[in-house]
Amino acid sequence: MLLEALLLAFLLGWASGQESQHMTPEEKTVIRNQIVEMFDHAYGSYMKYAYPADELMPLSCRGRVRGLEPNRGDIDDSLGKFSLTLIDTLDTLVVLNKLDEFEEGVRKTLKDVRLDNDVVVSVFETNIRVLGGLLGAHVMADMLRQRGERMQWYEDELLHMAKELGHRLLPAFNTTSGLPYPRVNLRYGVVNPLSRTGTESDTCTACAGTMILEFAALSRLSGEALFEEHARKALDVLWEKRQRGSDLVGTVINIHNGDWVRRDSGVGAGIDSYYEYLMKAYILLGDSVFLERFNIHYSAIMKYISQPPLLLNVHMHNPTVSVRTWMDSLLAFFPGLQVLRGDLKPAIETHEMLYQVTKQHKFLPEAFTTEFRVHWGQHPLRPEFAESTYYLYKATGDPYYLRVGQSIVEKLNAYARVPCGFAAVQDVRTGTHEDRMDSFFLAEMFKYLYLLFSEKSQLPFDIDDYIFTTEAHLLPVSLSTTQPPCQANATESVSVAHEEDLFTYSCPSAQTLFPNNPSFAKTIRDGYKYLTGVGRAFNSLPVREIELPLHDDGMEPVEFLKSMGISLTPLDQVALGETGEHKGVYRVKLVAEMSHVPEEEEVVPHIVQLISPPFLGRTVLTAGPAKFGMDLTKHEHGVKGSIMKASPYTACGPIENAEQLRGHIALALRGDCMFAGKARRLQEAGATGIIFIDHREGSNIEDSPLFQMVGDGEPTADVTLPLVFLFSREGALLTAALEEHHNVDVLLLPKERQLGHDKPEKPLGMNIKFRLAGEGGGAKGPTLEFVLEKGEMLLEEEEEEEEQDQELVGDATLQKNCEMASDDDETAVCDSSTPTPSPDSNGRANAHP
Ligand code: DMJ
Repeated sequence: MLLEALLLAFLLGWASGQESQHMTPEEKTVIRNQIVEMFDHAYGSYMKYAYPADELMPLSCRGRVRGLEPNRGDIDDSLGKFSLTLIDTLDTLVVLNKLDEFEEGVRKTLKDVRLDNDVVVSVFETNIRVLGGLLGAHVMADMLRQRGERMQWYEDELLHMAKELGHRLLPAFNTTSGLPYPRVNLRYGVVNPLSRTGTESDTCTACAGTMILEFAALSRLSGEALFEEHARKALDVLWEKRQRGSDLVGTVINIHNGDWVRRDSGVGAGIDSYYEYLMKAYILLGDSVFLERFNIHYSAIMKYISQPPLLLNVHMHNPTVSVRTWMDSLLAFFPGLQVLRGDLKPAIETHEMLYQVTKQHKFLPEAFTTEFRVHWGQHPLRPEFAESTYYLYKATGDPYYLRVGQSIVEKLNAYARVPCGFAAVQDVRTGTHEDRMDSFFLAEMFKYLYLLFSEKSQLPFDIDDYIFTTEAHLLPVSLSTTQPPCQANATESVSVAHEEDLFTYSCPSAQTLFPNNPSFAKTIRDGYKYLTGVGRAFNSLPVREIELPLHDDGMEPVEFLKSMGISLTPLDQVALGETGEHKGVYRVKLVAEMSHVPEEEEVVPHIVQLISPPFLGRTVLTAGPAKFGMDLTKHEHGVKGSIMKASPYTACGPIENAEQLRGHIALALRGDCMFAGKARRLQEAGATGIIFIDHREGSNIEDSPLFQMVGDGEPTADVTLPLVFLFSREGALLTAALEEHHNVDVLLLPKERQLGHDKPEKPLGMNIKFRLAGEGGGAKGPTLEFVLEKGEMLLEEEEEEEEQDQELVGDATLQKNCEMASDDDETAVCDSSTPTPSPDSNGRANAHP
């Protein structure tokens, strides 16, 4: 035992030593070449199998063309039939010194890409990926042209395309508030009756607040002021609408009246790049108003959301309350932003936490709990963790971050590489793949990885002359000295007092901050080394500080919490009004650990059983339950109803077929907005239940672990409908049944109550004995009789119950097994101890078509 422990300690020490080990230039070159080879595989596959389609489908080895593949919901809004992946990749080609390929890519773009397609696209995605891609490529083309060696034929065509696209996005800003619509039709804009958009009332904060870099660059490069003006206006509205008490913003906002639709506030999905763009707008445009706003938000984030190493969403109006016990993977960009801000300590802490999560699950799952367990296992090859790793290496020079980068490279090759490119991971727990390779994989992942392993001198230009957009497109910082075309659009300055610190007015930089202290980052990381339990027994989470409102007698909230079973220890008494400044706040240390979420929280499998003719209960689709809405386990007979598709199918906008839907169980596509929002709209429309169908093409119960749907962070007690979830293959069976039979009745209930299978069958415990009836017993001589006798294998405590069961179901089960066997095999023998098939232990069950 002792020996084993020593060996383990040695191995752990050795492994961690390896991570901080210096990396030789030769080793870096090997890894850099490996990254180039991987890029060639990914980009080459796109060009070979997919171009001019928007994206590569790496499992089918073909292009994804919108309208020709099953609709995946909101993620398809990035696809505008404009060769998305090519445009998103152009400036990566220059960074990787693939100048021939860049020149060829630009020529292809100019020849093949049209921007006037009758397609509804996401304004946010089109801005960051396509407008940003065109601008980044123009800036690179211009730089190469000016050097006089290449691109001499180039006459700003990419900039002209960018301008055309900018004009096609502008109709989205035609709202009373100035916040943009989330979608626009590239040909028909928003209000045109042919546009098929314009009914939306909400957008996400990041969607409205991530325009300024591209739009301002477009204005300054093209001389047309309009773009920068619109983007500034949208930022002004978000700033105005911040919660004045907390200085936080919500996740979703009404584009017409500016009211918050979702008030949860974090730094990940829905908000992330709004904060990023405030900081970077200051760097790119030199306008200090953006830095002032960023600093105020940043103080609020550090006060309420950051609980190092965690970043947890809070309610913007009540920010001392965390509204989630999980984090999403998009927040992995935040340590990189903290580096730009010069706030290295929390950046190192959060990054280390993220690294531990990737060690445990290979990749960052889309969402993971505060205890670092998988909450949502998908990983679409997102680049945010690589991005932060790059920034931290630049700021610290610590080779540890090269080792982190190396592990990203190795895992991509080992677990995401397929013959036709790299495939997204459908679930990090199973390692299954999805038929998608998003364009950001080429735009961002390879840029950050290649830069991480490159010396400045190895790059074809000075990378520090540029700033990365949120999609890692390159814009020159020299734009800050270019005056905006219209002077009148200066954004008003901030009049809110805020705390200042060392970095408040510092100039953002990712240059090495502590060149003389190489172990600076290590000393911070060491405290978080075994956070996820990988490599050492799991330790409890660090204690967390909260602030409680204080009544005059001081102890009231503490006593109140104690009465709820939460133990509190005063940290200090300083805040008890001694300074006057903090009066009303009592700082305490929450000793109680955060809620323990079991590793894989048990999901009770549910079913959708088709009961009307011709199905008559034989078609049973395994479904996931929801953590909110009606609890079907408490309804003995489940909920029955005939099904009807919602319109819009995603149920993210006003329900257009409420009249037909009333009294029916609605079918709604996953995606575009939260389950809870869909449920509320359909409930209001009069639906009696909802079956959500996954939008991830090909997903099915065999390959995907069942999960339960969760609410949106807001209270969901108002949702009283039963809600179940089907993966897309099972959902397709249901929609096909509806198309064929028009009237399909289903039953929603927990699987264990499946009609016709009241109880999971156990061996009947009946022995069949054969005996020859006595000779001469009949005119035809001896006959064979069989006799059923109770067997001996029953457990004592089950015996009584089982006896009753036998009386009730014994014959029927026996007969059923016989029938099943005899369908295939006329000579089959009836075996009375064969149990009827029941769900397997993990709840995955057969979808009987
Ligand atoms: C990218 O398109 C951008 O980084 C965006 O800001 C959010 N995330 C995706 C990649 O994960």
